[in-house]
Amino acid sequence: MSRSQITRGARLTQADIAADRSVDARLDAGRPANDGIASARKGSARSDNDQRDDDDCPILHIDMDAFFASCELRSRPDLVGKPVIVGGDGSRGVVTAATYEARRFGIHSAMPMSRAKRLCPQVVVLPPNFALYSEVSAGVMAIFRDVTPLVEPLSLDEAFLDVSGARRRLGPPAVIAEMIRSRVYDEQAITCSVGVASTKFIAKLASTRAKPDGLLVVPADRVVAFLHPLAVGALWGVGDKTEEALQRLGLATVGDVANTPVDTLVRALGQSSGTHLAALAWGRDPRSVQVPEGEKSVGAEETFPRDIDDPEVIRRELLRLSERVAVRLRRQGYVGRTVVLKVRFADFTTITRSRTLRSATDVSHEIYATVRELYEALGLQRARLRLVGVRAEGLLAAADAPRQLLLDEPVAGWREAEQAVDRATARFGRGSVQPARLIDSGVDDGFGGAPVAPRPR
Ligand code: DCP
Ligand code: MG
Repeated sequence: MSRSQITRGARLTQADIAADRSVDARLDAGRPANDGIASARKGSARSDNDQRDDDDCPILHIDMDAFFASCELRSRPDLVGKPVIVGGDGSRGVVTAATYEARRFGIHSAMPMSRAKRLCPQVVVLPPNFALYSEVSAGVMAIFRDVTPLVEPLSLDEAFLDVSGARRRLGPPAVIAEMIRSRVYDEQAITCSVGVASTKFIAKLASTRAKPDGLLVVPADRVVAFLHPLAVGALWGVGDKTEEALQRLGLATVGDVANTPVDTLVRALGQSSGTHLAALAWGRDPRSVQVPEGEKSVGAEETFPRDIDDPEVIRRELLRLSERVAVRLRRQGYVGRTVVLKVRFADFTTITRSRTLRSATDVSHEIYATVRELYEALGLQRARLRLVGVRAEGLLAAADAPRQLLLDEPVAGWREAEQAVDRATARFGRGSVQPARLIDSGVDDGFGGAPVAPRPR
């Protein structure tokens, strides 16, 4: 049975998720939308079939609800539940954001403030505070990046995530979506809505449909039923002009567009728009989640409490950082193709050196061997260093990456050994198992001679 159903308000707790409690139990507690495609399933046990519902839905679109206004209400609990607007209050002011209570009066963003006040004389108008919104946005994006490095921010308050690599660690996409909703609420005290689907296009439509404070999963086999009743304006790239052209052809819904020969669409709209809309109307959207340049990496770096010139201490730090990067890659389900060394000298000059591996890795031993070679090749002698960093770039989901198959490849054994350490760490805590070289050697490492490990990661 397929599920495509909105839940609002109720969020799973971290404990529920840790216990792998079914998302369906809470879905049933939520308010299912009667949108004709919902097939609300009663009972909380997930059958094997249901477990597969969101398996083909690794794309999340997450958007904060009434973002600027919600940020303001954090420090104004007295206004929660009331019509509130953020925007300029002058004679030419416009509405920037409006709470859902204000929207019930017909108020929406970009509306002249004077009109908004006529629609709702008791509305509370607050001036914008952009520094606050940036800060909350950074906190929210950090939560996303904790789940997966594949985050594509679209604006301060929305992003696409590809959670394919996070499933083994965190569970099915719908559970991950609920976990994110809980964390955003617990840590940032605002609500968000999430669409879970197999493509960006459908995920974005789903989050909009789920608003406010909701979650909507659209399994791949429900895409057409979800999409076809929508007005053509739902198709990406359909502005006023295209909408007029489609109307002239008598096409009002996405389903109408889907059932029109592509040639007809191409004649009316041109080659590119015509084929684009034909594909979208069937839910076909090949775009992957695009991480902004320079962000698709997992890295760790350390600034020494005082500048260090002892190569032995630096090597030890590189080993520790390689470990940290590898653990994070494995936790997030990724492997990296390129290993980057970063070195900052006492005078703040910074250099990076990188090497691309034959096959992508999440093994600290391999990362360390590479970063060590890069470090030795610099021939620094006793140059004083302020910071060193290790980074893995060119990330791929570990499940999709070709594995080194030869058992006598040294890396094969290391990977299993390091996964065993991950399991021990999960049970006994960080630092319970670590390379012998990271246990205090009596070498002055610039940290006051204290044992180097364990330190908080
Ligand atoms: N924003 C803006 N100018 C606009 C629209 C929005 O400055 N014309 C700002 C205010 C919003 C924020 O961007 O709070 C996010 O925009 P959204 O479109 O996501 O709108 P909201 O988050 O306010 O509401 P929703 O719950 O519909 O996402
Ligand atoms: Mg928003």
